[in-house]
Amino acid sequence: MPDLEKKEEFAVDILGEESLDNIHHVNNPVLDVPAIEKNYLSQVRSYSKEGNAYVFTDGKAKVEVRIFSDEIIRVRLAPQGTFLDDFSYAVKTDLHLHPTSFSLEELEDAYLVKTAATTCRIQKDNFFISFGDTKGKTINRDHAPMHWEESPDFGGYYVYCTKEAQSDEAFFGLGDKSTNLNLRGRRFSNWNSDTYGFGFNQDPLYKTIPFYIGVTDSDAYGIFFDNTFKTFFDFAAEQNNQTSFWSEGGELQYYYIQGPLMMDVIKRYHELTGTHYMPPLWAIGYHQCRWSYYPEANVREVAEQFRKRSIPCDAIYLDIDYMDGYRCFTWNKRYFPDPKKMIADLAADGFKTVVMIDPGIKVDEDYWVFQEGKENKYFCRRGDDYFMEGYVWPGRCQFPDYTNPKVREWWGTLYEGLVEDGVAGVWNDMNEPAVFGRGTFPDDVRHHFDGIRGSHRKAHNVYGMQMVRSTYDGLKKLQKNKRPFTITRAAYAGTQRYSSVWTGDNIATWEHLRIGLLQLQRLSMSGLSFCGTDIGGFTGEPDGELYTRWMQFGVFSPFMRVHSAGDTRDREPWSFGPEWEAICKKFIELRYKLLPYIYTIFWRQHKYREPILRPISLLEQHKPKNLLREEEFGFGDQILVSPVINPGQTSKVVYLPEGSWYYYFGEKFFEGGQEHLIDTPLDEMPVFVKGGSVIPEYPVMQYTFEKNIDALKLNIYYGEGTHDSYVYIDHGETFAYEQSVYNEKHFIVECQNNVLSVRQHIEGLYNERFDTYKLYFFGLPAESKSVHVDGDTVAWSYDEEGTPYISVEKEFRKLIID
Ligand code: MIG
Repeated sequence: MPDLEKKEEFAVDILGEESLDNIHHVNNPVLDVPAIEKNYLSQVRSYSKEGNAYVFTDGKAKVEVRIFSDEIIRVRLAPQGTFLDDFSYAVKTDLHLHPTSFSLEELEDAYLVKTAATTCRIQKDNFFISFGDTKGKTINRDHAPMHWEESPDFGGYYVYCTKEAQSDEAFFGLGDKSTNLNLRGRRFSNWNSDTYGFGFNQDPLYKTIPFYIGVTDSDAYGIFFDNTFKTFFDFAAEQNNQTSFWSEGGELQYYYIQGPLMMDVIKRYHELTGTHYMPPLWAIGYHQCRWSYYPEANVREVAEQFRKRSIPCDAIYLDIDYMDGYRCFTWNKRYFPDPKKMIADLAADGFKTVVMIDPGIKVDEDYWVFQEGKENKYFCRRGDDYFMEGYVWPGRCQFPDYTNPKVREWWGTLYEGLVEDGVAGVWNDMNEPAVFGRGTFPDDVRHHFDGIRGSHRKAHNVYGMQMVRSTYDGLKKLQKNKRPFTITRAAYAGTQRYSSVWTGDNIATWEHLRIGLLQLQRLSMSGLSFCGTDIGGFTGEPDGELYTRWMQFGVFSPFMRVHSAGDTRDREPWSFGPEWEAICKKFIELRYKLLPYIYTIFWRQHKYREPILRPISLLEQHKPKNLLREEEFGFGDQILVSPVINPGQTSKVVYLPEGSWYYYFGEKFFEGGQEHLIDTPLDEMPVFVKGGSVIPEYPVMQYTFEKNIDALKLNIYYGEGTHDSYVYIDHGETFAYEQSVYNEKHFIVECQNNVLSVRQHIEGLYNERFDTYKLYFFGLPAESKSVHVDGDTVAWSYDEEGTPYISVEKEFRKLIID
């Protein structure tokens, strides 16, 4: 093994000493081990072209190489020559992908399928498949031909793919795994699981996102293994030079996604699986949750305290106890005698009400939901046709088969009463699905699977996704085209089209704050940008410091919600005493100031497929050291954050990417491309704004749309060079943005020799209520400079604190300060 030393160094860097165990494994190429049960493709015997695909054969076996776009190629294996139905819950049904051109070239030893950007090589004598660019560089190649094994459990196949892992290669993605960002040296499985109080490295968790990104020699590519069965991934763990993925059923079917940037790969993964719709503005405010707030007086009291203490809050959650005996779509009338009135009163005070709905339906002949489900045979059945029963909160339950489109339609209509009561959002829990005692459904449960029937082994990982999909579709109809707000615990790839997610039942420890920091970055890289943790930790007791530091991280979490288990002490922002309350208030207020910036990042995510959280590896993948950084992340394009995740920490080393950076809580300025030691007093945290940025800011409000804004504040930061910033605004509620009813401002800031110019382009049909901008400048000796806007000279104004700003008409095209 020639470069063992290099591998060791690399592995120790990333994984610590224990990784050496893995490296000293004998490097046995799979092929040297006699294949007892496994069947391997062995050589290409013929090929044919079928539309946008080529089919290569080896005896009965067929391999389809389908070109989706210049950068996306899908490979499928049919061991007996019959491909399974081409159906996916993950991939959008309205794909608009096509390659600019493609061709097949036959060489003596291989076939080359070429697009304008990607070359896929199929080696004739061993069926190895590799991918690379058009200049002959190979980026990803098989270590063994695709292989399969007759399933010991059923008539299908276990399917395997083994690729080479380069010695410098790092791996990212896979959704909510509670481990380091770089997945190298680890093995994972995907089987959605209710994992209360999960630990670092515990696997599997609640979600299945079989998509990863490899980065080698600063080139990134992605693999999306679209298989809903229990899947497995090994990232150079058993063999330091191999990466494998396999499944206990279904088809070996994966998409290869070309980079070269991680950002490109993620955007293209979104092209396949979609993005999150624009959430309603209130959904990105601060949310207060608890298991559970009840009775009504308690809910009202919490809401009142927020307003009394002037701590902004947009939503309050009702966990399972609002229901009558945990029957979904009912109210416990003893605790909530008049829910409609309560919700209306809360709404008048600026609070939206979000309620929980679980999949388990109580077996109760007098309960309409059970009756309807039973009559129509909407509940899941076992192999012998008996209904699948299990115990959850309501006691004995049956479970809708959300993989049946009729059931989804029906389930969507069940929200009618809650919507009429004024409920604004829905929280879907326990949808892994979770069953007390036995964990989940038995394997023999049958599912409709949109007509491609199958057992629970096939449907398990999409069950939660299909539940929240039906919730989303139902709400969208019932709420008269308002943008729904949904949140789900279980998910499969593509769930971002229907819902936000949270990371489930974490623990109130500093370690879990760190795990959450890793999980949210990873979810964001894996297509699920609208994600959050239970701030403060679900189970266990945080002290004021942990709670407050977590709240600070929460400001920069796409979804910001405090939640806690029923057996814990109070968890409201004031529960830890006045000092902590003051800091929490300051940071929740910061969230509200940044709302127009955050809303814009959501827009960029929706429209341009940019992930919301961006680990340093994604921002600067060409620097090998950056592939190991995990604490700093980009929050959108212009803000960089490094949350404090240790108790008693008074300073921390923060890496700032290339460029110039302004510390958010003071006047300090830092050069990027290097590390800095940053003070971390309790009421501040390392937050930096990139030089050249335009950051929109709202005044602090107690909830979204509390006040009209008469002038939009824009903070402009001097930074050498040319920089793009965007500000997105709409009315925050309906899908009118799909008809261009929005306002997207593009600012181009150019700075040179202390001269700053700002140009603006505006797109869209929405006209905001305000007429002017208030422009504040950072990093420029402002007052000594003269200002010209579209040819006119403009004077400086001063706000109440005496801070200088410039007031300009919002339609301005060009502004120069020299
Ligand atoms: O068996 O509804 O993750 O957020 O508070 C526990 C009660 C069920 C688990 C969720 C948690 C929620 C809790 N639920």
